[in-house]
Amino acid sequence: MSFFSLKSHNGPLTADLVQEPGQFGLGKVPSRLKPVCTATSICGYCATGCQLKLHLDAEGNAINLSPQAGYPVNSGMACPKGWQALDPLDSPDRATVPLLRNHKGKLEPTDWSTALQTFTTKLKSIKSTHGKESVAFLSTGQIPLEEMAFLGCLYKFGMGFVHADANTRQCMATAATAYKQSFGFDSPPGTYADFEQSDVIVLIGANLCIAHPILWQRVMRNKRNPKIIVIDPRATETAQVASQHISLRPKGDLPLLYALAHCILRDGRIDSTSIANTEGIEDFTEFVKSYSPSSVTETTGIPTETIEALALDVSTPGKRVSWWWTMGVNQSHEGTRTAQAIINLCLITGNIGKPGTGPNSITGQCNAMGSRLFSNTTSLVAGHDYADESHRRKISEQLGIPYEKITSQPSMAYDEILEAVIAGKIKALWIIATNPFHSWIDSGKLEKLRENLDFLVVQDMYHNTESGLLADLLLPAAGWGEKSGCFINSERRLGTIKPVRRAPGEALTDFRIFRLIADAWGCGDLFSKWTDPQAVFQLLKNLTKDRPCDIVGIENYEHIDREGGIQWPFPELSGDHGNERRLFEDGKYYTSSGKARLHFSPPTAMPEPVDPEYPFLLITGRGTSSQWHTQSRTGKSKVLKKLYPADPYFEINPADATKYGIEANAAIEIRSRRGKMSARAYLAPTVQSGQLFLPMHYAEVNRLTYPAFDPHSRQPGYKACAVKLLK
Ligand SMILES: Nc1nc2c(c(=O)[nH]1)N[C@H]1C(S)=C(S)[C@@H](COP(=O)(O)OP(=O)(O)OC[C@H]3O[C@@H](n4cnc5c(=O)[nH]c(N)nc54)[C@H](O)[C@@H]3O)O[C@H]1N2
Ligand SMILES: Nc1nc2c(c(=O)[nH]1)N[C@H]1C(S)=C(S)[C@@H](COP(=O)(O)OP(=O)(O)OC[C@H]3O[C@@H](n4cnc5c(=O)[nH]c(N)nc54)[C@H](O)[C@@H]3O)O[C@H]1N2
Ligand code: SF4
Ligand SMILES: [Mo]
Repeated sequence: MSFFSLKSHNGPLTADLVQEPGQFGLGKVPSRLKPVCTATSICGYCATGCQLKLHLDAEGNAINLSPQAGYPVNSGMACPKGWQALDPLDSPDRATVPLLRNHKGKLEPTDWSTALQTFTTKLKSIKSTHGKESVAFLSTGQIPLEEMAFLGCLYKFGMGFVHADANTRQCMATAATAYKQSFGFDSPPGTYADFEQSDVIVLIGANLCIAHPILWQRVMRNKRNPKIIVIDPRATETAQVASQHISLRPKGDLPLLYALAHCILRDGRIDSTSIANTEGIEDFTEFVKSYSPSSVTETTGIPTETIEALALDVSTPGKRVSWWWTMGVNQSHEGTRTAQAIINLCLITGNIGKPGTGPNSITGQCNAMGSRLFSNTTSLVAGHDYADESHRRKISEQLGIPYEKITSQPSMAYDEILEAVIAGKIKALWIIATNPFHSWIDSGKLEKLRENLDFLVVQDMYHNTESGLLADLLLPAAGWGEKSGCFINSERRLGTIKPVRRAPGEALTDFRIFRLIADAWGCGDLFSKWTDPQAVFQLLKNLTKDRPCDIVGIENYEHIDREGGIQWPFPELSGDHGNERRLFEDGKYYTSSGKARLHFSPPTAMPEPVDPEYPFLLITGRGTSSQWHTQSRTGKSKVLKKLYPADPYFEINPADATKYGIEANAAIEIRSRRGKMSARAYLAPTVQSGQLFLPMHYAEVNRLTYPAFDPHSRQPGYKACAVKLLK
């Protein structure tokens, strides 16, 4: 029997030995603790933020793990990825030394000192020849917030560059923009307990059973016999176990949501107290008058009776209604207005700031929410605005960085950065913890982009990702399990991660890499206090003072662990918050007037509709609960790999398959106007006729996708483009 079975993982949270060293090397574990030594970490995959318990050997090495009982998020549960979270660390594909492209065009091992020297010499020379706008970084929502803040501050205030964005643009820029415009701050209001306290749960463009399985478990714990409504073109795993599936036409969401508002305002099923806390109700009421249910049946594919009944379900007085959305909403050419149409419904029916309610976006990556607040990309670090002089002065004073270094120049968005590379304006890219040569929309275009780049740096755990293989310089990074810091989950809960393994070879934590770059660049003095993640956490926490995300009341990592995670806000004099908190209980928003704003505009046409030549609408998304994005991590797990098809497959309605003479499992070419790929046919009535579904986890998928962007958030619309099939 192994030692960890001696200790039940059902014990109380505080009984754990939570170790928190600055670096790896938990040190010698005291011998009396040897048999039962554990540490806790938030899972490094999705934004649910489950806590895992790592079982350590006497040297402090994690040899196994189990989900943490008693943690308020996951209560002892984990999905397959969480259970297998240690596997990817042991892969032979790990990047163990820096790699530099030689004069023959081959990547070859080098030492850190050459790597750092090449990095600084190249970027400094590009900067001096082409200016501070000629370099950009693309980062992530998957490293701790201390690392993100270090990168963002070093790059902008230390190295003096301007343009930087993250893969969070692909993911939740829409939700962030929608909240910011509607509430005055990027502030998802809900808490996971709302899943358990709702009478009506509407999941729109969200496939919880696959993408957030532990959140689905939270839905299952609801004792109020809730009505669960799924709005999705596909009969997903989630839709099939819901009370009702509204199988709408792709991108029918905005007209549908306006029709619901039409019915609710027409019938006066409103909450006047909540409406008194909003601005724009007269204009909104006038606007939705032209969206009667019958006027939208064509675009939504939903009969009028269904729309009327849904309007009743989401506006019944005394019933708590919560709305939850993910990529089916965010990844759309009109995502921001769609998210705001959900927010508007909650505001007019009073489903906000109370148990079991809320317009709640579910985020994707483990630290997407930390990226939103701290990455110093689209907003100034710790929830500030670049445009606000008082914010820039505050950051300058508190970080001890000269005011003139705190740029007010906004960054280009992800798509604009890539266009600038193609146009020859951006000459160097630094890619950190993301894999855009697989994940970016219309990815075929990136080949041309690569040709135009003078210098491509990729900083990753593995040397052979699609992006890593194209790098001029590859910096080997430690991953989750090999470092410390904080993540923030979808319900604004901070949790900590711990180093429980030593990174292989010469791989270093991203934190340490940024530290070395700061010194090599010659701006290390500006960051003399940025010595380790915990020290940076203290700096960052103090920066949040008086912002909506104020977390000044958090003492340190140990405090976060003791509380079972802490949701923001947590200001100094806040007293006892309990362990679950939601925003806007007082009906006050973060806008200058204190009121929420109702935003709306007419729906627009789908950017690339089907036509006789390209007759199928392609939807892309998550395939299984065992696959993560570009598979650089989950593809390293023997166990996970057994749980999904190795080769690309697409889902097609059986009637369409018959019509086109396609048999199950046949290899078929799928073509769009931009690219092609081969995939096996999976006959599934869950897909509507005229539509196809392809999981995003196969690199070829984004060769097909159409580069449409939401005008407000600049998030790509991955979920709709026209394709044809060739046998
Ligand atoms: N197993 C696994 N889990 C993950 C991830 C992973 O890679 N693998 N990634 C994480 C990340 S970063 C994210 S962002 C989340 C994503 O989580 P989800 O957004 O839940 O996942 P998706 O499959 O991308 O999209 C959700 C649904 O949107 C639907 N959809 C497509 N078009 C429309 C439309 O026009 N309207 C509506 N209403 N629905 C539409 C799709 O059919 C799909 O079922 O998952 C996170 N969790
Ligand atoms: N067609 C289509 N495309 C999509 C989507 C879709 O629904 N459809 N969804 C989009 C969404 S929502 C998202 S979030 C993106 C995700 O797209 P990506 O961010 O490109 O996908 P990942 O595979 O998560 O890439 C993360 C990379 O970081 C590396 N890594 C992991 N941990 C660390 C670390 O600690 N340090 C460093 N330096 N590296 C690390 C991994 O090895 C991996 O190469 O994909 C988007 N692309
Ligand atoms: S649901 Fe998300 S956070 Fe929880 S174990 Fe799975 S991947 Fe990790
Ligand atoms: Mo995402």
